[in-house]
Amino acid sequence: MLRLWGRKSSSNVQKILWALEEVGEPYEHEIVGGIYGGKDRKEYASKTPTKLVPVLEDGELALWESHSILRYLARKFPESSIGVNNISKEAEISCWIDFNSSAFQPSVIGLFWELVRTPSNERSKENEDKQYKSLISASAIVSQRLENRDYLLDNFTIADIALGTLMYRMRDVAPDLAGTPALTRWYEKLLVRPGYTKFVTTSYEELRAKN
Ligand SMILES: N[C@@H](CCC(=O)N[C@@H](CS)C(=O)NCC(=O)O)C(=O)O
Repeated sequence: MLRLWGRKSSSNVQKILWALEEVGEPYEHEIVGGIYGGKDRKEYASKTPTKLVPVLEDGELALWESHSILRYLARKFPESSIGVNNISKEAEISCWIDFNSSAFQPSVIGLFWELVRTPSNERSKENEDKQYKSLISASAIVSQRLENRDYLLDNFTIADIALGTLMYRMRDVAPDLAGTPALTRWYEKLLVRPGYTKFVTTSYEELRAKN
């Protein structure tokens, strides 16, 4: 049976919870990371060199890095709503997922860390402006892509999961950038998917800095 490790409040874990909901296979879920601890336990540390969450185990296989796990699930369950078994389509999906790793996610999470996770007396306006500026260009690329289409590719794929997971928090930390007609339409499409509302559009209050 598949076994997912990671706290539900992590956006990288949420990507996998959403993907597993799309796949519809049974799985076990072990909560580790953040306020729940457990990442340094030998049992966990042996599964991932980074000691971060998520990890997905499938029998003897222990996978880490959320995007690699998404690719694995899409390949492993070709008949599911996220399934792919076509090399060209996989490559196109990878373009968006790699763009997420290098540009979109770092700017959303950078702003989220500054505005939500950093105590108010440690915040830096300079860093906030820097993250916001990066997000202007990264989000414009996503928004333009979605101007004439429902999803990043021709149909719903793991690329929508990778980038779409970040939209929920982006709407709070950069509502003006997240509020373009194209991004709003895409967000509304994602809200129709049960895995998105069950695991992604959920409270992140446990992450908020205490002052
Ligand atoms: N590139 C990695 C990043 C993993 C990562 O940064 N995970 C964070 C949570 S989003 C983490 O483990 N933080 C420490 C913790 O939760 O204790 C991935 O996509 O899986």
